[in-house]
Amino acid sequence: MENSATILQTPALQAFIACAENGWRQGWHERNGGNMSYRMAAEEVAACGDALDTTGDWIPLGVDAPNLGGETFIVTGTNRYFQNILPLPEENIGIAQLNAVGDAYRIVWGLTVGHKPTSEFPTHILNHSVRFAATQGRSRVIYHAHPVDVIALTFVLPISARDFSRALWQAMTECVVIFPEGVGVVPWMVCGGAEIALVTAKEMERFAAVIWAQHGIFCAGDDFDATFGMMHAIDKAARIILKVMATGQPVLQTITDDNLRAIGKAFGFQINGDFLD
Ligand code: 2HA
Ligand code: ZN
Repeated sequence: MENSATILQTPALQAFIACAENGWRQGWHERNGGNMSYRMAAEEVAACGDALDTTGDWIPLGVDAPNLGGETFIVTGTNRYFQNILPLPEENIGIAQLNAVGDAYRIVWGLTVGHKPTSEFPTHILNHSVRFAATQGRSRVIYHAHPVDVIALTFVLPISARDFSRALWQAMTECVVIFPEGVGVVPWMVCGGAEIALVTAKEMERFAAVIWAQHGIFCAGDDFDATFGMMHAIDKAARIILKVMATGQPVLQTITDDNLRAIGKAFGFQINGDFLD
């Protein structure tokens, strides 16, 4: 017989909580900023045993994710604060299950305060749906945060995937290794609904990271380390770009396109050629 406390001890929940705490410590989550979801593996759902309450009503998602029908997600709550997830997990995160056709969800555990997943749940589910397809089911984590330097960069670079990808690749040698396909960028839009979800998911077909102008970033990954690491690297590269700009000095040398090609060759991966000159 499982109970709520033992659910919290399962590796999936522990990893989710640890990732959220790391994001909070990075300063990426003022107030209720940011949100995260994780698509659980069947054995992770089974480990929760009969502590999941499957009697709740189905609530429409506002978007369709037929390839995720019946999937189960750990998710942060709407209006909840990342800083409170580690001390009070059951109030601030929960487990949500999708119906068989993937257009509605019900809460089966947690979110004991507020009872609702993040306002960006439609974006999370559509992102999961396209990343599931893009990675043959390996992608499990969608993480949204508000890193200061990434947001600042959206005021001074053109809002294009090519411009952002090139600038980030040139900022730090490892960037092209971490995201050789580049990053997507969405112009300023109203957040929290189906419209921004559709635009973001379109970008996520090609990119595991998508920046929202004047707002933040979404990263997708197979596990928490890869997803957090991608966000961490992009944030750090953004900081380097801004520091270089802030010197007011002309750039005397950078990582050239041939340098980028050489990294791809040395490490044996394909760089998005559309973004190279
Ligand atoms: O969860 O970050 O985009 C609060 C937000 C909305
Ligand atoms: Zn946000």
